Amino acid sequence: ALPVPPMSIRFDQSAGTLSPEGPTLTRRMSDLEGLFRDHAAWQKAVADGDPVVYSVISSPVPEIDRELPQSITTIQPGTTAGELWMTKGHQHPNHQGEIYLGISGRGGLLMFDGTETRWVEMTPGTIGYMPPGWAHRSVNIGDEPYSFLAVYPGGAGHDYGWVLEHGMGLRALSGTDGVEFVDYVEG
Ligand code: PAN
Ligand code: ZN
Repeated sequence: ALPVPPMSIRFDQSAGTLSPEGPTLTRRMSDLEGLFRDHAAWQKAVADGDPVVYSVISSPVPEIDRELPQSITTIQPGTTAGELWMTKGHQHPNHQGEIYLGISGRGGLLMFDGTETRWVEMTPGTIGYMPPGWAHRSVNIGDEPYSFLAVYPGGAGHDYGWVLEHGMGLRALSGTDGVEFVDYVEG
């Protein structure tokens, strides 16, 4: 990855693009294996068109030490057996902090340090702070796409196996009065 000069980066919300742009990523249901509590419902959703659950567009700032890469994640609204659509979730192996800024839609930021779980509701303008050592997952709790900006240390790294192994403490389900939380393991 090459260093980049000082610059401004433009987010075009209706086009869903950043310019200049870096890598983009699309996560379909099939990319979320082992994350939803209802495996059969997950399998059915994969067979049933394998919908896009979220996408991540990045600026060209490289993921290397001392840089501050940014990306915008957009999670589609939806549920799988009642569980709200979400990102895979990860831990930064080097335990570095991160901030999110809510851009549009309604979401939640689920954080887990291996013992305690915290939930921060995210609306446009909310800054969500993840201290070092807190694994994080984002959830769309509304009925429109939920988008947020992430800014993170370039050397932080992304450990997805940590969440597969330890879970996130709680799961966010769609309840009659909004979000309902259930124990991660028992669901
Ligand atoms: C975010 C996330 C992004 C996608 O940019 O990477 O929302 O979530 P997953 O990486 O869990 O699939 C971030 O937290 N970066 O560190
Ligand atoms: Zn992160």
